[in-house]
Amino acid sequence: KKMHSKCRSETYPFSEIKRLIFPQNLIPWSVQFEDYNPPEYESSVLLNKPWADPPITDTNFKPNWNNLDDKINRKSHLGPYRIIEGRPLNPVGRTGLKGRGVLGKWGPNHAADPIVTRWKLDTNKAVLQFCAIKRKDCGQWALPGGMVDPGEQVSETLKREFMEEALNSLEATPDQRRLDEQMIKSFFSKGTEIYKGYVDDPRNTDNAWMETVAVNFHDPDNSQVGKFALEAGDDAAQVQWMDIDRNLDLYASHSELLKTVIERLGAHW
Ligand code: RP5
Ligand code: MG
Ligand code: MG
Repeated sequence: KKMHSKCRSETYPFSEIKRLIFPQNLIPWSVQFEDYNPPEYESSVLLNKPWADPPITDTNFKPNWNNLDDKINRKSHLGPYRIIEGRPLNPVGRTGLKGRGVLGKWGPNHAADPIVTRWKLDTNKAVLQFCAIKRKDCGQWALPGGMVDPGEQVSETLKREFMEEALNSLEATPDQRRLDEQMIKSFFSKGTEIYKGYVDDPRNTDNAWMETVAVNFHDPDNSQVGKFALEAGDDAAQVQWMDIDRNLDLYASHSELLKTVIERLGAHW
């Protein structure tokens, strides 16, 4: 199943930890796998980080699983997940690694992905382009998405991450920032939700996983975002308008998300 392959690749990101490798028919928890005993990993980066949960063994940590827990959304888009031995269980299945790896939250880690598109001009095929960023962490091209902050509306995350990663708003002058904010506020007011759910992210584990809400914002005539200068910032090393086609190899589930947009807008693939 394509849905669950990047989170089973052998070496866990930013580490030398090896996942347990097993045949894909054993992914679902409902399938018996008697000797399943994968390694456990928790990155030391997470220790004492304000944005991260405490270790699961911390006696003061009493998360309200499957609920809005104070300002942290611990609900999954897939419905209720199970808690086994005090830990949330990946709703899609086994990943060959216990613990939460490098993910801040146990259970679902909520992100948002803006899919900003425009038509390519100098061609007679209906070629769609999307705003792509090159991730600093792994060097892969991706959507300019990011984590939903505690208490933040997803609609805000979409704008904030786009501004940070594709317009470098964190380093813009106050005047530039105001202009960008105005333009983004109006452009991002009409979007189409493309996907809401689990992401096949290489950071996923048996007890922590990424979920996203992906929304398409399309500039049909290059009059809005399509004509603005892009500038990479924050988690992004580079940014560009990238032609979309079926051979794109993007981070996590991002190619599949683009496929949905292509079909919706009737673009060449
Ligand atoms: C992916 O990780 C999501 O689809 C989103 O693009 C991204 C969020 O994580 P960071 O960019 O904050 O690392 O699974
Ligand atoms: Mg970001
Ligand atoms: Mg990001």
